[in-house]
Amino acid sequence: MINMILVIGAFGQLGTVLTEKLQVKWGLNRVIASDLVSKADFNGHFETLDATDFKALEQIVTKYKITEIYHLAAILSANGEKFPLHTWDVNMTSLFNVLEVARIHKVNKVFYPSSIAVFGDKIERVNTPQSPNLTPATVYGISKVSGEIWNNYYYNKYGLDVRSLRYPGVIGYQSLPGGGTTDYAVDIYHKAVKNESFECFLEATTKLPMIFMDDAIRATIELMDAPIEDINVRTSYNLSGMSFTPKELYHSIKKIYPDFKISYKPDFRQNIANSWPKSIDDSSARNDWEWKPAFDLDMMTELMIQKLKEYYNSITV
Ligand code: NAD
Ligand code: AKB
Repeated sequence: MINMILVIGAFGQLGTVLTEKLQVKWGLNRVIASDLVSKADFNGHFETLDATDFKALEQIVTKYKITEIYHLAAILSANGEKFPLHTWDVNMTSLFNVLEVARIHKVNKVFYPSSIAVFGDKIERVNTPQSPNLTPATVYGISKVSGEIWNNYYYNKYGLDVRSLRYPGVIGYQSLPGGGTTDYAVDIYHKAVKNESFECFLEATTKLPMIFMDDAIRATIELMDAPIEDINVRTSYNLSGMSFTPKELYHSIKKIYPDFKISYKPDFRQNIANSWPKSIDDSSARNDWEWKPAFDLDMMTELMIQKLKEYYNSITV
C-alpha cells in the first residue's frame, strides 16, 4: 500500500521541520501539510484545516487516502493558561477527531506529541520516571495526560497504532516557538546573534529538560519506523535530550559572544516551570527502540549560532 502522510499543525515550530523531513523521506507527493492558514513560500501539498472540524478533516483523509497522521496542532502551556477552557476544547476536540477519523478510515499509524507538562508536583523531579502519578498543573498538561490515556484506549479497544513522545522543550533555528514555557531557550539565541541583551522570564537556576530540534525530529521518525512489537508504551514515551538552567545556557552562549548580557524577570511562566521535571528518565525509549540523543548543550549552541547568523546575514543583504 502507498504511504500517504497528513501533518496537522504543519507550520508550527515542530511541524515546519518535521514536514520537510517527511517530504525528503517519502517524496513531495506523499506528504500533505495542513494548518489553520496557508504560507506563501511553502513547497508541497497544502490543505487549510481547522482540526476541530471533523468533516473537514475526514474530507482530507478520504481525498488523499491518508495512511499516517502526525497530529501536531495544540495550544501550548503558557498561551493555554490565558484561555483554559478554549485550550481544553481545541486540544481535546482535535485529538478526538483524529482518533475517530483514523479508526473509521483505517489509518495505519497516528503520531501524537505529548510533553513534559504531563508531570506535576507528585513526582521525582530529577530523572523523572516513565510512569509516576501524573497531576499536571496546567490545562495544557491536563489535555496531554488525557490525550495519552485516550490514545492507550484506542490502541487497546480498536487496535489503532497511536505512538507518542513526551517532548522536552524543543530548540531549533528553523522556526519560532508558539507560546510555551521553554520558549526562552530559543529566543535567547536570536538576541545573542542580533547583539542584543536578553531578559529571561524564568529564574537563573530553573533547570528544565530540553532537546535540540534534530534530535526531536529523529526521535519522532525512529519511533514511527520502529516495528510494532517493540512499542511497549502506548500512553507516551519519556524522551530526554539534555537539561540546563537559563544561567548555564547563558554561559554556553558567552563562550561565543563574551559580551552577551542577560537579566532575569520571572513572570507567570515561572510557576509552570516549577511544576515540571528537571531531568527525565527515558530508559523505556532507549530499551524499546534504541533511542539515543546526539546533541549536548555546547554542540547545540554552536549550531544554533552558526545557522542563525547565516539566516540574519541573508535577510540583511
Ligand atoms: P506550535 O504552536 O508552534 O504549532 C502548532 C501549530 O498548530 C500552529 O501552526 C497552529 O497554527 C496549528 N494549529 C493550532 N490550532 C489548530 C487547529 N485547530 N487546527 C489546525 N491547526 C492548528 O507548536 P509546536 O511547538 O510546533 O508543537 C507541536 C506539538 O508538539 C504540540 O502538540 C505541542 O504540544 C507538542 N510539544 C511541543 C514542544 C515544544 O517545545 N515545541 C514540547 C512538547 C510538546
Ligand atoms: C511548552 O513550553 O509548553 C512546550 C512543552 C515543553 O510542552 N515547549
